[in-house]
This record gives sequence, structure tokens and C-alpha cells, in this order.
Amino acid sequence: MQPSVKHKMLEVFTKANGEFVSGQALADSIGCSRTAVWKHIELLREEGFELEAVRKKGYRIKSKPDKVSENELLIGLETKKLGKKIVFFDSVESTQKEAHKLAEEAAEGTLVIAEEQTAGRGRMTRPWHSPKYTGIWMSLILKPHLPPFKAPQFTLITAVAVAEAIRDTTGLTPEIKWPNDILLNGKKITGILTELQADADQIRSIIIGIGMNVNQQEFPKELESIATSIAIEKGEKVQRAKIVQAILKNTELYYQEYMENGFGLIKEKWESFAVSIGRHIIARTVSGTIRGKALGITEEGVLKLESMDGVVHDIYSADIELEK
Ligand code: BT5
Repeated sequence: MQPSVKHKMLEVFTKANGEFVSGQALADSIGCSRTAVWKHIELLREEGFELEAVRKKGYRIKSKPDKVSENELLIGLETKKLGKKIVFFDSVESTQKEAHKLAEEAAEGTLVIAEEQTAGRGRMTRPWHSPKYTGIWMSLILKPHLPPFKAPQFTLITAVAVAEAIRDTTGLTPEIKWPNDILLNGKKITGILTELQADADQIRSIIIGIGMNVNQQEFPKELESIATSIAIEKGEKVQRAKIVQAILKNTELYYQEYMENGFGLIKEKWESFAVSIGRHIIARTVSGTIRGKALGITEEGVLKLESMDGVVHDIYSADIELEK
């Protein structure tokens, strides 16, 4: 199938918003014959789209396949900029690596997404388990005109966008563990990896990697006790494209809010999801381990941690464990 005809057809269905579109209307908008429309409807069906056909009314899309390729993500995407350009891989080493390669030339909002990563990574080159067709493995390229020290705030902006996307699409109640984990019932379902391409005083690109466990029913032994998925917590599978669309919509909204009005509203929302604030925690940083009470985060997204001797530490990056 020619991508342009397929795209045009999906666009018409998107505009129709679940209503029927007649074969003639499809043919007219696409600029092809009714036979070609029929042929392309069949091809969409083969791809897993459920299309209802009713005489005298036409066609409508009843459901989309659970894929995260361009077509599935573009139907129903409600953003102006984010995700308007999608680079899709069926299998790739790491979307983060691909996004780094593309960043210089890419338009802001370009999304790199894959059905599987064979060498997905977390912070400090830790491995990120990314099995095929079950999760969301994606990297988003943003180009804010900001100095590099503002970049950590984007982890928090993304965390709020992701937490709300999970809440709104599944009804589950996620929590955020500073700085980059989203949890369901105390186990990790999402990790965020914010990386930079920058000059000394100016960000060129921020590459936000998001890894979310969605439809996995099981995990490898080493992750069993710390990881979970939406399907495990909800008891049913969910459409990944819907969640991706919600993440993009929320990220666009909070990115704009941040650029126009600063961090205030996002900080408030972040704190409403935060699990570690006010609790006794262990923070493992590259320069050592500090135990104490998490007081909150600053406008810069820095964690304030009060140790037993009353000293308040600024934590820029760490792994956090909640004290029992
Ligand atoms: C993170 O690192 O949590 C950031 C993960 C970012 C992954 C995305 S996927 C798309 C993009 N492309 C990439 O290559 N990466 C990004 P960190 O806080 O360092 O956590 C890593 C640790 O989480 C590992 O050491 C494991 O213990 C655990 N882990 C690995 N895979 C997991 C999974 N699928 N679910 C939950 N925990 C996992």
C-alpha cells in the first residue's frame, strides 16, 4: 500500500471521529477510485484495523491494532507539535541512541519509537528490559531555548505528564519516585532518561527517553520483585498507542506551561504524585550514601534531604530507597 493513500485514508477517518464515512467521500478526499478505496480498506484490515462496513452509510474504524507504528499513533493524536514526526522501528538497539543521531537535524517534537529494543539502557548505561510488542520504548526530541542547567526539570515535567497519562487512560493511581521512576503499588512501571546535546550556555536538544511496561505478564527473574506492568496491575491489556498519545498531549501542555509561566504549577502537580517526600529515605549518590528525611524539591528539581545531624543536602542525582 502506498503510504500516502493510507495516511490520507486514516486522516479522513480521524476527522470523522468514529462516525461513518461513505466510500464516495473517501474516494473524493483521497483522490482515488472507489475500487481503490475498497482495496485499501482490505489492506488496513490485514494490518489489524477493525473496520465496520454498512450499506449506504460507508465505513468506520471500530478499533485500531495494538501497535505503535506511525499510523496507529497519528489517528487521534491531539498535539500541535509533539509526535507530528514519527521515526518508527520494529526492532532497534535503543531509541535513545537513534534520537541522538537524529537530533541535530530533527524538528522539535520528533518521536523515535520502537516495538522492541535489543540494547535499551537506563541511567549510567544500566540495561533496560524492552521486550517486543508489550511496552512503550520511545525518545522525544525537544529544543527549548534554555541553559543546560534547566534540563533536569524536564525529567519532572515528563514524570507529571506520564503519571497523568497513566491515571487518565487506565484509572490506576501512579506514584512518582524522585527523580525518574513511576511506580504502581510500589513497583516500577516507567523509567525516564533525560539526556542533552548542548553548548556551554545553550541547550541544542533534550532527548527524553521513556520506557513503560504496558502489556507484559511476566518479567525476568532479576526484575520480578521490582517491576510491574499496567496489564498486571489492571488485570487487562491496554492499547499502547492511546497511552503514547496521552503522554505526548500532556508533555506538550506542561512544556508550554513551563516555558510561559515557569515551574510552579508543575512542581505542585509533581508533589501531588510524589511518594518519597516527607519520608525517610536512603539516597545513593555517586559520591556516597545519605540517609535522612526528604523535605521536598526546589524550583530546579533538586531534592532537599535532611540528614540525622540536621544538615540539609542538595541531591542532584541519586537512587532512592524508602526506609521501611
Ligand atoms: C531508568 O534508568 O529508569 C531510565 C530508563 C529509560 C528507558 C528508555 S526506553 C526508551 C529509551 N531508549 C533507551 O535505550 N532508554 C530509554 P534507571 O533509573 O537507571 O533504572 C534502570 C534499572 O531499572 C535497571 O538497572 C533495572 O534494575 C531496572 N529495569 C530495567 N528494565 C526495567 C523494566 N522494563 N521495568 C522496570 N525496571 C527495569
